[in-house]
Amino acid sequence: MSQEKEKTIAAISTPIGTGAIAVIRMTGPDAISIADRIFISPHKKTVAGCPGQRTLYGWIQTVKGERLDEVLLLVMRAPHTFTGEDTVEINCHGGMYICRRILEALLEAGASMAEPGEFSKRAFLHGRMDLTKAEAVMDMISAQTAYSLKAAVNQLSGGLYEKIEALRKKLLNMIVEVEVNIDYPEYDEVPEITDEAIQRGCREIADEVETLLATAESGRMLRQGVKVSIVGRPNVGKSSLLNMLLREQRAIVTSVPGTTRDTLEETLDLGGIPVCIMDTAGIRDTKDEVEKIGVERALQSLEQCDLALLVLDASRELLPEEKELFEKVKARPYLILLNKMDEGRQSAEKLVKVFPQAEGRILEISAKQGYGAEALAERVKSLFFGGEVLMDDRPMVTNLRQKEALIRAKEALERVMEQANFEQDLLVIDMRQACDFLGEVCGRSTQEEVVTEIFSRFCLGK
Ligand SMILES: Nc1nc2c(ncn2[C@@H]2O[C@H](COP(=O)(O)OP(=O)(O)OP(=O)(O)O)[C@@H](O)[C@H]2O)c(=O)[nH]1
Ligand SMILES: [Mg+2]
Repeated sequence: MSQEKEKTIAAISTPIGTGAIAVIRMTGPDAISIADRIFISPHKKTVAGCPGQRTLYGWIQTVKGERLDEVLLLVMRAPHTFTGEDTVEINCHGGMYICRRILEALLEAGASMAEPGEFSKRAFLHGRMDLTKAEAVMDMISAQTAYSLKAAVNQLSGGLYEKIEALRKKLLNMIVEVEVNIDYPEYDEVPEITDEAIQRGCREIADEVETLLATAESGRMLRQGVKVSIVGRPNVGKSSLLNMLLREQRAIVTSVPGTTRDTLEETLDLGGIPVCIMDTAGIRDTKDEVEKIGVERALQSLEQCDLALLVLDASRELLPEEKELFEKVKARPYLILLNKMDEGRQSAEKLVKVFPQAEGRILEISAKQGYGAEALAERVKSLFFGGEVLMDDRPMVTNLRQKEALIRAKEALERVMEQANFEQDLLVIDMRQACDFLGEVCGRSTQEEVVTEIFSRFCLGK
């Protein structure tokens, strides 16, 4: 950290709008003295005179002495605070105007405006939390559904952090052993690590990294939503399905084939899983210029989705075009929804004879009668999240930054394994890199640690 004294920062922490109370947060080395410049207590108490963690009652006034609001002040002393610095939280009345005036008073008394995310950044810089946890805080705030929140809470409680730290420590120990043998061959009490042991160790770590990487897709979907595309021939009930899932008449539904001409995107909570769902134009050959573009967009949406829902109409026979469309759909993860079962002449049983590969992927629904949404939610859960996986507390990779660092770590470990016959001083270069990339996931750097560890473990160069 720089030698320069850190600024004391302040921000309104509650959302914009009117509420019963609002919280203005200030953190930094001068938080206590700045608070004392604008806080007055009827009992003549000062913030500076407040030991440890306390709540004070009183008034906020401007530096010039204009009273603004009656407040509760939460005084929290470093280092046991979110940011690791002295922190003062002002609980004031929840009007936007009051909040702004109090914030202005704080700035006038010496605080600076906080940048977005700066409180969490400080918590990270002061070692109060690692990067995965800082990201988890952001994810919790933006979580839209039960499972998104669960994944974020999991991460905040340190599942991913602990897993990666354990792998990193294991690798670090191997590096230390290799380096000691290279740098101090005369120290006989240090056991030599064999090439096989290095290979085996790296293989084990690479396998665990692979397991973590396998969770990245689920993690991304829980954060950003599963991209679902509803496709099918015109008039099969795609828009009705969208409306059923949203529980509102969002899309226009008519008995005219070709009603939907543009793609329509909505987000929804499907049994706890966040879903970005797209209703599309019915796919058919058409001379209508507008509809043609709609069909192209439908095909595009199919190519980009995490899950395709192919809707078929159970009230009529299957069309040859629908068999063609199935060929496109099955290139993606997919489900077949046999709609209009209330007028059904078809059944899943019959359909599976036409599409034997789709066994276990056909659901009977009726969008009109609102039947089938729960079964669909269950199927999505088991398709993408292994059903029960979400129930335990297994660590999950939730964003691209974490994923990329892990991929790099794995590549470095693979390089170690490919170089089985090389000198150990060459292997250690890639081992160090793998270690750095693992550290990057949690925002740690490794260089110094290796040195410290060497000297502390073997008491070399006393
Ligand atoms: N009986 C019955 N009719 C349905 C069902 N779902 C949709 N329909 C009817 O089928 C017709 C077409 O429904 P839409 O939802 O507009 O179909 P679509 O696939 O979006 O059609 P396009 O936008 O033209 O591609 C409407 O008259 C709906 O009322 C169902 O489950 N049962
Ligand atoms: Mg439609």
